[in-house]
Amino acid sequence: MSHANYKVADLALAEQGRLLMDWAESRMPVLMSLREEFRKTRPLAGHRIAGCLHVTKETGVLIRTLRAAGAEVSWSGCNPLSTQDEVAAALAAEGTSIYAWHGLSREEFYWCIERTLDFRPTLTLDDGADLVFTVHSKFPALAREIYGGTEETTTGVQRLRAMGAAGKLLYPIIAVNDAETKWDFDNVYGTGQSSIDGILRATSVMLAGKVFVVCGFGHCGRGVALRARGMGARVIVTEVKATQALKAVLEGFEVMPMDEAARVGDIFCTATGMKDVIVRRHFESMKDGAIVCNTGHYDCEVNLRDLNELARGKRQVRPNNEEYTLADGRRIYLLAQGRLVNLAAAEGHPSEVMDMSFANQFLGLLRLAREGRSMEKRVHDLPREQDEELALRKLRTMGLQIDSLTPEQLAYRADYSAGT
Ligand code: XFA
Repeated sequence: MSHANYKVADLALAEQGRLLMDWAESRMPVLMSLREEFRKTRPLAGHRIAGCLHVTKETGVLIRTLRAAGAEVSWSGCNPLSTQDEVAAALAAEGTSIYAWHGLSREEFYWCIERTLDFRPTLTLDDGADLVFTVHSKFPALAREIYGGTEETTTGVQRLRAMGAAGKLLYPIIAVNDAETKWDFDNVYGTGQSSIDGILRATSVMLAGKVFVVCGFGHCGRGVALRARGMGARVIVTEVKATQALKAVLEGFEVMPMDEAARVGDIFCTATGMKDVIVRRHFESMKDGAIVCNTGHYDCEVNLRDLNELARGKRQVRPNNEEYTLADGRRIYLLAQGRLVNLAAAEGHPSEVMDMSFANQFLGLLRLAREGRSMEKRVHDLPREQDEELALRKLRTMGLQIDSLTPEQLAYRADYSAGT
């Protein structure tokens, strides 16, 4: 094995990073069971994996698992602000080639990606497709040795699908995001819990009895609504899509237009992916003390310009909590400056949901190592059976069993004439 190269903020943080990863391991049983299983057979032996993904304690658990399965690994972060320097230090100390530190510049970001390509990967792992794009635009010759790559995000997958359709992809890609065990669990249960967590850390309010308005009833909005209700809040949902609104009603939530919800809400959380969800006229009708935050992808859901124009003064009252005083003396509290409250004021998805996403990544890479050479150079979905297998593994780690169909039942299902 070649000697690890690295550039991290401070190697002295390694011990702290090791503690963080060890803790995450105790919450990520699926990945750990895969590690145990493939430690013996080492299906990734001989493979060099370049990864570009948030350097967090959970990613550390994935990297340790890839190495246990025989791979050599070289890593960079995919976002300048998501790197946990402790984790980067610990990974470097453990022999992973890693180039990542918190707050790196755009130039440094690409420099890091290029260093991970120095060791001529045979597999790539992306979150946002920056690594694949760098290979394609700057180092296309490297693609000859690459069996395939995985991509974690929707945005990345969309860009890669377009490339695949245009015949421009130099190696096959597996879209991890579309797995049910990733998408549903990250968005509903991950965002649901972490957003509530962020709101509580930033405010310390009691949720029970509060009128909690969730704007948007997609996967994320549904998660937030479910958890707010679980804490005893009275939850109102606002929507622009009738089918989603109907689902919210049938799940027992109140539904009304934002103009009405603005007047009665105590806490507002946007989760729409659309801009201008909360604007001037809404702020104008809010109750004194209303709390406003966003958990959608971009920070344009709450119109900050409107709020600033209305405000006669503002002050920071707690970390991630700014008080805006309007002309008539009413106060509105904006959390995390309208940025993702679950990242800014909490710690993002819990390790337990990253366990599922990263197990999907791991199995995707195993498949590419096995079959990548013969796969078409386009974007592939993960097989449905993988979702089923991972969900079953997760259940087992929770000590839960389920039923399975008898041969007679399987035959019954396959027989179209039955029941007519
Ligand atoms: C930070 C993640 C982004 C961290 C990193 C450090 C810390 C807390 C930025 C991220 C993503 Cl953009 O993680 C959290 Cl101290 N995650 C994923 C994540 N979320 N994403 C909530 O947790 C999903 C998503 C987002 C934000 C999809 C689309 C748009 C934005 C990486 C990660 N999280 C687990 C961290 N547990 C400590 O590993």
